[in-house]
Amino acid sequence: TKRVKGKRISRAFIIGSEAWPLPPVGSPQRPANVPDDHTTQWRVYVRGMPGQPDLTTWLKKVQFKLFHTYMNPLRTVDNAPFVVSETGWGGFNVEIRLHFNPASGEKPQWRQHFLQLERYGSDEDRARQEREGVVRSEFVEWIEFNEPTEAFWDEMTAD
Ligand code: SLL
Repeated sequence: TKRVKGKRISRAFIIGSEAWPLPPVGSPQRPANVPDDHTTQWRVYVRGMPGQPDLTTWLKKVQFKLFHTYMNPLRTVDNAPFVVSETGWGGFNVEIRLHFNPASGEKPQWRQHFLQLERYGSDEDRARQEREGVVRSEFVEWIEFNEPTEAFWDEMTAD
């Protein structure tokens, strides 16, 4: 596969998580089959930046490796939205494996995201998290495709 010399494609994207309280044990609002020691609902996700081209042009699959005590800790998401929703009681590092468009010729890459369940940051941040009822932790990540294949370059520059 022919590569485009001297060219590089960079894309920003977001890795994040959101956490919010579970209704207490015994509450009719509490989802079924949640262990009694779980306090929090959460989701972890990979998504595009607002106003940027669709990330599914380059990102085809995401694997999220959860804490080992979860059932099927390796969660594979084959289509957008790339998100895993779960419940728990504690934060941990989620290992995130990004699988690219095969035309890119790139191997998968790992990222890590700490699943933040507790309120954090400045007093102002914590007050907002309490008001909104959600703890959100998001980071902008970058990916670089160096000397992309011609086929991939064409796909990425089509829009
Ligand atoms: C650690 N922070 O890294 C700790 C552990 C694990 C949290 C956090 C429930 C898991 C399940 C859950 O929230 N675990 O139900 O399997 O050592």
